[in-house]
Amino acid sequence: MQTPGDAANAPTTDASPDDLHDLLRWAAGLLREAKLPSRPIGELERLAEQVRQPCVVAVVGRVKAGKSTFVNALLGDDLAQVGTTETTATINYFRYGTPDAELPVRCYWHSGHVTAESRAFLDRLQGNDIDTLRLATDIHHLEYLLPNPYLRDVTLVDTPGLAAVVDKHQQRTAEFMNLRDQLCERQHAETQRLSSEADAVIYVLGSVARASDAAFLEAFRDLTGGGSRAINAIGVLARIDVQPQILQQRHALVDRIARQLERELNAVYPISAGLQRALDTV
Ligand SMILES: Nc1nc2c(ncn2[C@@H]2O[C@H](COP(=O)(O)OP(=O)(O)O)[C@@H](O)[C@H]2O)c(=O)[nH]1
Ligand SMILES: [Mg+2]
Repeated sequence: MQTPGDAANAPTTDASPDDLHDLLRWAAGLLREAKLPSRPIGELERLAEQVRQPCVVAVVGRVKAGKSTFVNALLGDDLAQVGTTETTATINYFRYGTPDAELPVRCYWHSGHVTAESRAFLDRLQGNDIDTLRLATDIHHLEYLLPNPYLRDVTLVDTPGLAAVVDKHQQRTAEFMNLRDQLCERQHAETQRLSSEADAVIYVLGSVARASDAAFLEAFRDLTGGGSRAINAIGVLARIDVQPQILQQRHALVDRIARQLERELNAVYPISAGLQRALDTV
């Protein structure tokens, strides 16, 4: 039997992810030979497979914070629907792969079915009426396959946002309000699950400069359910171009937020995804 002291077989400490895969499988093999209980062996084998998968990075923040624009800027493409209301936005996964030309989107339904869908299907999710809401309520998440090299290592998840704002100016039926509440609850739960289970989380912080520090911190903790940890989370102060004052003071602003959230966020960066997309298209 090999032992960790066996120089020829000992894994080196500067292991790359692939080496880590081999190391974990090697350790599982040792445990199997030693006839140890199968549960930890299975766990090591599961971890070995996981290190070869792309990291899942969830983009989280309030409605209209600028998440989808940020995801589009990262991908250099306008795939994530921008400016959606909280009732029609879906959870979108962007994974590496080759999309089907006619049916580029995979829809994962709450029923457990998976279907291939067209762009026209996405248009049906743009309304703010009961039919759109019914459709959105049945969807667990959508998946886009893209041949973007960035996605080889990272799967991006765009989430709808957690603030449930009732549009008081519109007359809504009881069915509409019930469906809306159901959808908001589900999306809230799923976003909090993603925030805690994703490999890394990007918190998009919008319009924080106008809020008082206390109100901002309270909103952040409400958003994250207190689950953010600096080990795998960064903050992004988005839409800094919207107000000249914010643009000017962006460095002081992100420094202040980073100090206030030093246990929750590894770092905070000022960005303007809107400007980036505009530059990309000129
Ligand atoms: N000026 C400006 N507008 C932005 C920027 N990012 C997003 N927006 C706008 O803010 C609104 C909400 O953006 P969206 O990405 O849909 O927010 P989400 O709800 O968090 O996904 C849209 O009208 C965007 O065009 C930015 O960097 N600059
Ligand atoms: Mg969005």
